[in-house]
Amino acid sequence: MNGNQTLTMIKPIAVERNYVGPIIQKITDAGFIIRAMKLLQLSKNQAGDFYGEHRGKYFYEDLTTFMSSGPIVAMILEKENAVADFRKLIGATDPVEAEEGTIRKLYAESKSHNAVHGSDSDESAKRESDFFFSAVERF
Ligand code: RTP
Ligand code: MG
Repeated sequence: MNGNQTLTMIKPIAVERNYVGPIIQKITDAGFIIRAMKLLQLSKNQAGDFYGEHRGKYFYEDLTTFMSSGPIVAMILEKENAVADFRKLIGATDPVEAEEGTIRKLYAESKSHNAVHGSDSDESAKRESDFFFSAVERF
């Protein structure tokens, strides 16, 4: 991890609706390079560990149920200023508040079903990338 990477998940609702293609197109059009990618389904416990910072919050149960409800696409993305630029590309957590043209504005259903995840810091990006990918699964 060099500080220029971030971790994203295309969340179950967006995979189910066949938005994987258009979302990846938006991501690569914005200049991100895909360094790792896989389709998988998290268990509820794994979703809970991934979102461990939110344990105890009122939305934690719904979040971990949703995130383990179907397959997701996890990716490591690389670009200068990756964490901040990717969060800008996806838009606000709640699509109602997201800017026009952002991935969440285009593809999210609601605040809880908001299409994509983006790491919130370089430290989170490293932790989350190691959560999904071994050394031989990334380049
Ligand atoms: P994410 O981690 O998934 O990229 O989303 P985020 O940084 O924009 O938001 P975060 O605060 O980390 O919350 C994680 C996910 O929990 C759900 N949430 N619901 N009902 C609520 O008030 C609420 N707050 C958060 C969202 O689905 C959010 O993506
Ligand atoms: Mg977050």
